[in-house]
Amino acid sequence: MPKNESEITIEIGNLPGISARSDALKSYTGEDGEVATPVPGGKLHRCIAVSFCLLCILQAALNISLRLALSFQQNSLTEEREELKRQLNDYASQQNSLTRERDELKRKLNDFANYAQQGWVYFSDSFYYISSIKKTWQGSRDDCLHRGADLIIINSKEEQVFTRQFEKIMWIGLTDRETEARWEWVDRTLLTTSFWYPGEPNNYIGRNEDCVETWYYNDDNSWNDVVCENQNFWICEKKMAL
Ligand SMILES: [Ca+2]
Ligand SMILES: [Ca+2]
Ligand SMILES: [Ca+2]
Repeated sequence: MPKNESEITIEIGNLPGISARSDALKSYTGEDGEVATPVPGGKLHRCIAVSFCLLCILQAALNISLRLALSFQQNSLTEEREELKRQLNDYASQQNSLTRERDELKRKLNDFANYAQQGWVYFSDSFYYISSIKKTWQGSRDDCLHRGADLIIINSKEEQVFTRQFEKIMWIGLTDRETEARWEWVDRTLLTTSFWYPGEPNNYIGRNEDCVETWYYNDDNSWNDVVCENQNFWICEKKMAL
């Protein structure tokens, strides 16, 4: 006798194999038909979610670390570049200074060669020219100026001794033409250290003696005031420190 549908369903459910599947389905489906989260699958999802979050945090930390490292490296490179720039500027400045110094030494060497060739004598930071002809004091001074120099200014005992070695009566750059008895060098400085021969200056026998010569060159104090229109040799001085 045929059974009704419900009876058949029960029988199928009771079949071996189908029963196990039915048990499994029961775990997913409740009494009222709502779907419930299976316990092992939920754990898996939570693990994946947590891992994903950790990965995100790790990624963010990695990004920050890389950015910091790059920033540090960039700062370091900037500092290094500035230091190199500074060193380069120093080097360029030093080279310019050396070039200027070299040019100045070349110029001095040329000057020394030229003055020496023209018969000038070097002594204690100056070149001296001793004339071989005679002129008035002003004519002598004009000649020195024309040579880029002036009549000698005797600044020291050593320079005074130096002038005596030529054993010549020469004009020197000392005069009181502007104001009597106010002795001035050609650079307008007043006379301080003097080497007058005893009794000089004297405007001898009432003459207007306003210019100075080395009349007594055999004596340590060789100066004599004399009339400026006299004819004498002369000595020019050109300052030229090494
Ligand atoms: Ca001098
Ligand atoms: Ca005088
Ligand atoms: Ca005199």
